[in-house]
Order: sequence, then C-alpha cells, then structure tokens
Amino acid sequence: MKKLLALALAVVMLMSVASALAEYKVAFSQIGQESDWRTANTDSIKAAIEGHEGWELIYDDAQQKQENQIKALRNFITQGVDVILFTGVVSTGWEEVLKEVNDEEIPLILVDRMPDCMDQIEYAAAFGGDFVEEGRRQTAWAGEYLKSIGRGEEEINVVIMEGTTGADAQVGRTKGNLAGLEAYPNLKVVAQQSGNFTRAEGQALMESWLKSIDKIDVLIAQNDDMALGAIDAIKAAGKVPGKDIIIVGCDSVKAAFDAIVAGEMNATIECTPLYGPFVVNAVEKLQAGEAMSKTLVHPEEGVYDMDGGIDLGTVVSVKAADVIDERQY
Ligand code: GZL
Repeated sequence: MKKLLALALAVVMLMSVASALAEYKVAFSQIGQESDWRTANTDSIKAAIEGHEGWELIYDDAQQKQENQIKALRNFITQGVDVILFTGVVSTGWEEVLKEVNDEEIPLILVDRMPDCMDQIEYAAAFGGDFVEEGRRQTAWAGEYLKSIGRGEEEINVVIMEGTTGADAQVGRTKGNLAGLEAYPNLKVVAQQSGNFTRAEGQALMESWLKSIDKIDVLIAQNDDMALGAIDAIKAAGKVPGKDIIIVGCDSVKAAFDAIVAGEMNATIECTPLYGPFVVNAVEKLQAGEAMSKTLVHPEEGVYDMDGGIDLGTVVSVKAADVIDERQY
C-alpha cells in the first residue's frame, strides 16, 4: 500500500514539474497550407517554439478562412495563452478581435501578412516581407531581362496572376508590380486576376488565359506555386515555358529553383518564410520584460534567375544554379 502511495505521489510531483516547465503557452494562428511557402513558414515557427525549453505551442490552421482565425484568436484568449503570433489571411476585418486580445493584455506578435488596423492596436513586434518592393522587383526584372535580350522596344503583353484577394501580400505586390511597370512603357498589362496563391488555381487561370488571350509574353505570378501551376498549363498547350512565355515568380521556394535550373522558369523574387529565429528572439524578449521596437522588420531578400547579373537598383540577381544546394526551403 505504502509503495502505491509513494508511486502516486511521485507521478503527481512529476506532472506538476512538467506543467510548471511547459508553462509558457505560445499560440500561433496560421492561415493554412496553401503553398510551399506556407508549409516552410509553419515548419520554421513550429520547430522554433517546440524546440524551446519551457514553451508549449498552441497551434491553429485556419484553412484560409478568416472566420476560423477569429474563432482561434478567441479560443486562445479563453485558454489564457501567454503570447499570440498572428498572420491574417486578408488584411481587413481584424480590429474587433485584436482589440479583444489587447483588452486581455495578451502580447501580440505580428508575422508575415499585416492587418490594416495595425496602427490602431497594440502589438509587441512585427516581421514580414516588403511586399511592394517584392512586386516592383518582379516587373523590373522582366523589363531589364527583355532589354538584355534586345526586346526593350517590343510591345510586350503581360499577365499578372495575383495572390489571395485582399491579402496584404497581394495588395502590396500588385502595387509594386504596377509601379515597376512605369519604367517600361513597352510592357502592357493585358490581364490581372487572382490565382489565390495555389498551384491548382494558377494552372486553371493560365489555361483560361491561354484560350482567351492571343499573345502572352510575360507572366508575373505573385507566388511560385501559381507560377508552377501555370507552367503545367503552358506545357499542356504545347508552348515552351521560360521561352515562349517569360515567367517571374515570388517566394524563392525550392521547386522554383528546380524549374529555373530546368529552364522552365526565368526568375523568382525571394520572400523568406523562415520566421522561427525572429519569433524566438521576440518571445524571449517578452519573457525578459525587454521593450521591443514596433517598426515592421523586413528581412534581407534576394532575386534568383537563370543567369544572374540583372541589376534592379536595390539588388542584383544571382544565378539560381549557383546557390540551389544551399537553400533552406
Ligand atoms: C508572403 C506570404 C504569401 C506567399 C505565398 O509573406 O503571405 O502567402 O507569398 C503564401 O506563397 O501563400
């Protein structure tokens, strides 16, 4: 009997020590699994949190639905988590629920896509891509490349495959795409439509454009997954991707590097998903009670293409084949 009591006491003590050790609850409201970028982003943040002593990950995948994210945020509040990481599937409609997070004084860390109410809410830190510059780099790359192959005066038809409508990344990249085109008056936009950042929808959209548009010279795809779907459609239509149609993606995921090295894609603009180290740094500072800047931090990002050497002002492209083996996502 005494042995049983001793065992029970040991188990209770172990459980209380374990719960005391895993006492810091880091909640993450993730958008979904729509792209290779998103998968790499989830993996980076999960590994960082689950690999940190004393932290427990509370994770929610919203399957690209805003209503699911709002539910998740309210569940995090009910669970009494210690900090919330948040990226919004779209940029509007968050003020009410994020103010509920503020009212509960749960620190908020904004990653990736920013809510348009970020100036009206309290948050501890913010980290994400410079989407306008990424968009500008896409069209500037196309303009500079065409000039480099002697097509700088030719009337060029451009189609722009946009990301999820209303997402911070889609709004910013579209703004940048159009701003970049101002320097290349021979590049004319003949179609602009959302492929929702997914490969399947990118393929379907390119199939419809190939049927309805006589001459497509350049595809600007606001993420690599849509570009890869479009490549499938271009090949199925008997055209040569990367030659008949110049293809510029965004994200710089591994599959895009493979396509560029294979000659089926021309360039990709980097947008790193590897936010794990940023999250660790921010949450550790929160735990230590250290103040942090609220300035949105943009990571250093590159441009990768078939041959390198395309000067975009803020960056010069690098040959994808030269760095493909060292890529982390
Ligand atoms: C960008 C991110 C975008 C990626 C897409 O930071 O929000 O969402 O470009 C992803 O691949 O779906």
